[in-house]
Amino acid sequence: MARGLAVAWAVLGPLLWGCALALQGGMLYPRESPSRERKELDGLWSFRADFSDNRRRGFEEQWYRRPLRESGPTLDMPVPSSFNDISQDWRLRHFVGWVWYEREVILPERWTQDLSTRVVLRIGSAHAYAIVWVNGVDTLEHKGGYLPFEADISNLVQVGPLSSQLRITIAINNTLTPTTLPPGTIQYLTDTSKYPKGYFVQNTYFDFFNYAGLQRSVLLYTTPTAYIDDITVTTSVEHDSGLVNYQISVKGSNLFELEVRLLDAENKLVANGTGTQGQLKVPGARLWWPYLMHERPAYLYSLEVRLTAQMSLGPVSDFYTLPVGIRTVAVTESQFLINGKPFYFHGVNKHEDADIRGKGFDWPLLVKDFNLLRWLGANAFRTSHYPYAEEVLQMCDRYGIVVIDECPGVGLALPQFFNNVSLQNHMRVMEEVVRRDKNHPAVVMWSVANEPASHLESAGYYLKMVITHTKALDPSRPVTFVTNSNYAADKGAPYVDVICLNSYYSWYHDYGHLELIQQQLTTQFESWYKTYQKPIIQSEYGAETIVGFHQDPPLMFTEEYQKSLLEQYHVVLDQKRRKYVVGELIWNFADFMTEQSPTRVLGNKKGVFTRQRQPKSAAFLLRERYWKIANETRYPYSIAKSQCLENSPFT
Ligand code: BDP
Repeated sequence: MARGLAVAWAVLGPLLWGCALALQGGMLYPRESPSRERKELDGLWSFRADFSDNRRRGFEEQWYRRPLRESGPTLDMPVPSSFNDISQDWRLRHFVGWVWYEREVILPERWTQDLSTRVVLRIGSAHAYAIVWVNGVDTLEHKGGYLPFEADISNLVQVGPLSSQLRITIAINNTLTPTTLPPGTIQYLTDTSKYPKGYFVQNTYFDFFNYAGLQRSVLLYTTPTAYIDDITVTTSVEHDSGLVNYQISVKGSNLFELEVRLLDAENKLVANGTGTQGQLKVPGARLWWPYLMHERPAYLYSLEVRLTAQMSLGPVSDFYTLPVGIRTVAVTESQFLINGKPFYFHGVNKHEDADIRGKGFDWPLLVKDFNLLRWLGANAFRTSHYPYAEEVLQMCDRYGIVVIDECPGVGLALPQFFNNVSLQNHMRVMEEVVRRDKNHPAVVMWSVANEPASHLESAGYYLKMVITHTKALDPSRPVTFVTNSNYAADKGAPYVDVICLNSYYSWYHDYGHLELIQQQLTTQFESWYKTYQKPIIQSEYGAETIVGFHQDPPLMFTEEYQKSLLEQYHVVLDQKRRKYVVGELIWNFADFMTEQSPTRVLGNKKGVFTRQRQPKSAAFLLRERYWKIANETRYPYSIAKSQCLENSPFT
């Protein structure tokens, strides 16, 4: 029996999560351990887009039954990457419908012979709907991009002498409909004088290119047949002690013991426990502090979990190690508190976007972006407008970059998108986001949507439901959505903990009139605060800027205009940040690709860095500002320098 139930639920209840996830099973990041192996399937896959009129030829001809190359011509497609910008075939860039990926794999013999091993296929993300076959057998389906999904494929690989050869086929459909997240519509253009028969376009209601494909890693990993399925950690602080509350779910056995050890960064044991739930007390705990807020940012402990289960074939052990940062998050009427101290978000919005790889995960890009964030003195970002790869959040945990974790609730622009089917789907997506990201200390708030049509009554109900659900999933973090509605009209704002506002004064309104920004921004902040008495984050502001365009006095699209616009915003932000404004996130960290339109020149150019990660003039302005704010707000104030101050203009 599970041991160590010493601490009763009655005591732990308030500390642990109020409501279990409705999803079955956990989604722990696949880590190697003495009991777990990983085999990455990144590299070249075979690829074929189904260009047939109804896009269903692949299903009609059952392309998954045989090697894909036998169905017709295939391309080499790198994984991870978006498929859109890789080939020279323009049709692929704009393709809407089913694309097919396939990869053949040889498994280690032990994986196929050892019946106490469980083999799992895990797909980091497949945008937007995926069906997976293993050796032609329908194995897994998943709705929604940007989030991982997996299947136990042991039954398929532990079947006989030839089983070490595996063929994985994945069909992915990037079509966005009124009930997907993000939503979209397919429009058939029927005027035969203008369009060929059957002509249709995908309409989206967001401002980034709908890159698709296997954009994150695909991998196989093993666990024993009795295994640690999920771990949930929350932390709090009592005097100088850190409290680590854990809850562990085990699958594959009812007869097991769990040992839990918390190690510090030098691998010294600081606390231990047993059983599926408990609380570890760490006297003199080192806290997880955001970057630049403290001389020792982002301190991480390791929670080592060891499972020993009695199985018919003998005892089985499973090990999993989870990084844990001890920190608290709270919101008052006018402050966002981390570890009880006021925290000011001085950061960016990002996109997972660069060059020909589209949104494909890329280590050099990841490290470059974090170097730039630290250079900039940014302490936070929002995952606009979808959850980023898990490796990104791991970097945030390590570097102390605070995250507002946003789900793909973007483009909820039309009244018909607020329906019950979409609502159920949105709530399920939030379950998947929380399940995946709940243990990251860097994640301090959930964002359930960006710029929904929140002036609509139906949107008010919808947002209330999604926010309430998210709070039930995770009572330990505040919840928000990002609005661009008017304070008097917004029907969702009553339910958020922090008001997040996007505004583009002197860009989309009164363009060219930089002199109006201060008045309009002041009115914005004061009317929202008067109505809600909640802390406010300026979650977007910015200006389109083509690198190398110069004009003084400033004109739109020049580097001077971007700088001047930012400066005008900063005057008001400086007045209000001493009151109730708790953050500013520039739109955007870097230029990014969008659909083509007369208002976009090779994408959105509001980055302070180019898409190639080179600074525009505004980057230097922002850098000076962020380091200045960091110097003013760090805690304790006597502490002089963080690890990166040598890069700062204030050394
Ligand atoms: C905001 C959106 C963001 C856009 C930005 C812009 O939230 O996705 O890219 O405007 O227009 O409204 O640059």
